[in-house]
Amino acid sequence: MGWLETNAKAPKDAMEVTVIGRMWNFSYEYENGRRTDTLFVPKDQAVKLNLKAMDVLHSFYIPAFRVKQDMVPNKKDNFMWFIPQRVGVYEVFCAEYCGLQHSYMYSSVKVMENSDFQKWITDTTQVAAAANIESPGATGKKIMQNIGCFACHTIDGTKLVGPSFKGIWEKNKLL
Ligand SMILES: [Cu+2]
Repeated sequence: MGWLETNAKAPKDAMEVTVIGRMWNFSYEYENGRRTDTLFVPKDQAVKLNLKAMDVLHSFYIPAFRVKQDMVPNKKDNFMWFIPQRVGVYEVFCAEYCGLQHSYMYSSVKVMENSDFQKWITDTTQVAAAANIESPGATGKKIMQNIGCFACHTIDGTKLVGPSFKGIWEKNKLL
């Protein structure tokens, strides 16, 4: 059969990663529960990305790999797959206009040698070390980004759907 037939099924030995798209960022969850903002994959290994849109329509696009797939809220079997063949870092974009900060919705995919990837995915000490060096402010910002707060709130005083978080520390009321 043609290209569509083969592309519609991922190889059985594919490594699965869940991609979560929301206004306005991508995050990645691996089979062992690890979560990242950058997609890490091993070279020469089929990778199946299970695409989950948490709010509106997004589109997962890796220009260097020539792959793009719409991320449709509540769609079952919303996936794409590929076999990365060169070590390196490649850009990821949202290719579907999804609101005010759509153009900031980018990420990257890091292709690693398989042995490096295995070390990385099983290394829990690095996670702890990364968490420790970050300031509470940076950690808080990352959490808010990951759970989607910035779809309605800003930290620079600009009003979106909801009030800005700017200057609310130790205040009792918003606005
Ligand atoms: Cu988007």
